[in-house]
Amino acid sequence: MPKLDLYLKRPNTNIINGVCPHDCPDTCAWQVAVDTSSGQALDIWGHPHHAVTQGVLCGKVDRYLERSYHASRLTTPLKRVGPKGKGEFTAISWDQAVTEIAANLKQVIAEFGPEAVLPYSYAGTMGLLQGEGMAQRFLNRMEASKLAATICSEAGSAGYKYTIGRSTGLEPQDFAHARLILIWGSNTLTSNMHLWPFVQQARRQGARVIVIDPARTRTARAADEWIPIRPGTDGALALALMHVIIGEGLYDEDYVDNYTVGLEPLVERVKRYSPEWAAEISGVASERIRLLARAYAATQPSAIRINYGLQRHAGGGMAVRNIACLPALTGAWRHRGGGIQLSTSGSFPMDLDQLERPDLLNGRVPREINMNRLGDALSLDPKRIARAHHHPRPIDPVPAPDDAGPAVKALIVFNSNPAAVSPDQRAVLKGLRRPDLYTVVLEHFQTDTADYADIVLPATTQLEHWDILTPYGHMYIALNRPAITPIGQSQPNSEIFRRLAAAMGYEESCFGESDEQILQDLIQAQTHPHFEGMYWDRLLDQGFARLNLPEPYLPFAKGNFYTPSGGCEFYSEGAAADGYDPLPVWTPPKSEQRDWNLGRDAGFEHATIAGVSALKCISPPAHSFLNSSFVNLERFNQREGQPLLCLHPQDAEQRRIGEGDRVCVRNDLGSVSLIARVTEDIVPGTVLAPSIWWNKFSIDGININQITPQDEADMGAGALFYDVRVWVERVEV
Ligand SMILES: Nc1nc2c(c(=O)[nH]1)N[C@H]1C(S)=C(S)[C@@H](COP(=O)(O)OP(=O)(O)OC[C@H]3O[C@@H](n4cnc5c(=O)[nH]c(N)nc54)[C@H](O)[C@@H]3O)O[C@H]1N2
Ligand SMILES: Nc1nc2c(c(=O)[nH]1)N[C@H]1C(S)=C(S)[C@@H](COP(=O)(O)OP(=O)(O)OC[C@H]3O[C@@H](n4cnc5c(=O)[nH]c(N)nc54)[C@H](O)[C@@H]3O)O[C@H]1N2
Ligand code: SF4
Ligand SMILES: [Mo]
Repeated sequence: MPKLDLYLKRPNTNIINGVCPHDCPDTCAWQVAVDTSSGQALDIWGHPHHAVTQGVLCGKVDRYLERSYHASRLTTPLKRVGPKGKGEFTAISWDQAVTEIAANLKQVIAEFGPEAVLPYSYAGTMGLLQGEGMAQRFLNRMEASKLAATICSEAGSAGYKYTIGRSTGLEPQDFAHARLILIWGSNTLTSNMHLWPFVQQARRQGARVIVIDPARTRTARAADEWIPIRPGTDGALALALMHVIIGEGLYDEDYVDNYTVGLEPLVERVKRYSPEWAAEISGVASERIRLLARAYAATQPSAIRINYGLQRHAGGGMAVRNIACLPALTGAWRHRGGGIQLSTSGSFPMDLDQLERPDLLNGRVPREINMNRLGDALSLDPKRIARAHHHPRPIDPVPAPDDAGPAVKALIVFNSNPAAVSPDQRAVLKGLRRPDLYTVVLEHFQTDTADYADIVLPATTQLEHWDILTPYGHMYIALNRPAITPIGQSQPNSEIFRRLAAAMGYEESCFGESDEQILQDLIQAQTHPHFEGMYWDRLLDQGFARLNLPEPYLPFAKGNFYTPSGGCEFYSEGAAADGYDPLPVWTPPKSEQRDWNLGRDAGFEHATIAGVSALKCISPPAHSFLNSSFVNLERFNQREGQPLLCLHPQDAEQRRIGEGDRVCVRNDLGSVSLIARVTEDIVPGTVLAPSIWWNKFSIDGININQITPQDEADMGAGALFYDVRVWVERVEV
């Protein structure tokens, strides 16, 4: 019997609608059964009426009650009593915590100015209110440094924008109508599982599914075909596909004539990118590239799902820009089930000003720090602080060290675990250890980052607070109602920033509004036609609502791209103005450069072995973790076992590494110990470390981000998590 029916029959039971807060494209609507006499949540399941997530939660969030009720949840404010990083704390009252924090922040501001305060947050919750909502009000009022949210999707989003104009595309349900599906740099069954039923529906109607990935992931195994590719070379493959499609006259002339810009220069440009050329770079045989190009052009509707895996490279922005040209070239957008999806976030043009209140800055524009350069930002060297300023495009200047602004003296971390997830971990931990840095962490658990805090504040989980979420994998907005009262003394982020605002003496009325009121006002403030018919009462009643878009939604069937010209821009004047090649071009990964990261200030010697070459290292999500969330829950920790390094038998043999051996992965940024898994499920020359383990659950107390660089991708200052050159060797234990 479906759980909803089961619990509807149970006496003294309330069913509360909510939505998963995690950083995942699916944004599943859920229901929670709560016992009205005890107030305890009894069970959780996917909302059965949601058209995309269809009543199913993933294996992690199916256990969300375990996470919320976990014995190690933080239940009181904590003050550090031991050295930074050791995790020794004592419980204090909310009053004491808030008073101490305000006193320290005021002192920092008085001495160094408000830009010496840096927030560090990401998508621990994607909720608009508990994410950045109230926090931004507080930080804007303070005029604190801004944080550029670069850690995940920026390179690809920027590249996609030059071609298509906005991050949107095919709806997931419409994949069911495709006849050919390319899952390209995305591990759907792990990171976006609710797309899969639609892929399966398409297959039952004869569709072929091809996965392009350096790893034979569970998605690749479930597909019809796996095309192994060297990391960071997708841009070259896309260029060669265009070479064949154009060279063999397989493109949709009518679509291209009417709805695209720049065919002529594109024709000229891709002549140089033959399949033979791309085969050399990508490791995909030239004949296979030709067959793929022909099949892709000839089969309609054809759908491409790219995700963020393939853009965590130096050429990640341009790779996405190149791939995004394909469906316009073949006219795939004409058809239901044709096109491409990177994200749907661009279909939610939410007006957030009333929520986040940028007007509280009074016209000031604080410096913006690239979150991928947290290590640099936390250093005391003005050159490195200058380098940490956000400069996403070639035309954006890096300030002179004298203009870099103050060193960061106070760090406020929420919805993120930078000690585990940020690149160049050695630099990050060194910064977090600085005695003159005052760190506040809002958290559910005592994470690696919380260990470095001066004060830790206990935050509520999604079971305990109000929020609204907009997804990046479909078109449904959702409301989350609290199902239970807060665990211990935990408080929603919104309330924590409200209390901090009061202690700072911020008297604006926006710091007095209730969560419900703020969310209701947010919905009412939306005037974009996509939100037409989206009323607070409707969300309260139904829990979620689809954007006001036609069904089926074929966004670019007749052009209407969101670019300045309105066409799909093979040639982009905007890209040229920003300092890029206006046409698709090959941008190689950094991990191919032999002098990788040499000349940095890390001071690490390579251990090179004669005749054994460096490898590329990628570290995509482990199936049972969500970034570094769920790592501390026994069930998921045990499921993943231990921090592994998957390597091809050829590479293992060359280095005399056997299954289960301890290996050291190093470059000049640092080194990390992992356990070898020898497998043909990864291309030779590349190693894969399923991530993101907490440091404290890892060998030697450090994780894979010891060896990932702070360097920026070509676009958006995106992260290079999968563009890493490493040396791997066996170590004796
Ligand atoms: N279970 C689970 N789900 C998640 C997450 C999680 O941690 N766990 N994280 C969430 C978040 S924050 C995000 S951003 C999304 C990410 O979702 P995805 O983008 O799907 O995730 P990744 O695993 O980073 O990358 C997908 C695949 O890209 C491959 N890959 C790496 N480099 C390249 C390359 O150069 N070319 C190609 N073709 N493939 C490459 C990897 O082997 C991996 O299989 O998932 C979200 N969902
Ligand atoms: N090596 C490597 N590094 C990576 C990646 C990779 O693939 N490989 N992936 C990168 C990507 S794509 C991303 S998006 C980032 C993700 O990095 P993060 O955004 O830091 O994600 P999480 O590690 O899940 O940490 C989120 C934290 O927020 C907390 N949290 C959740 N909800 C709330 C709340 O309501 N209030 C408060 N106060 N806290 C809350 C959780 O307990 C958790 O500790 O990591 C990046 N780092
Ligand atoms: S993590 Fe993703 S798949 Fe799992 S419940 Fe949340 S939104 Fe759904
Ligand atoms: Mo992400």
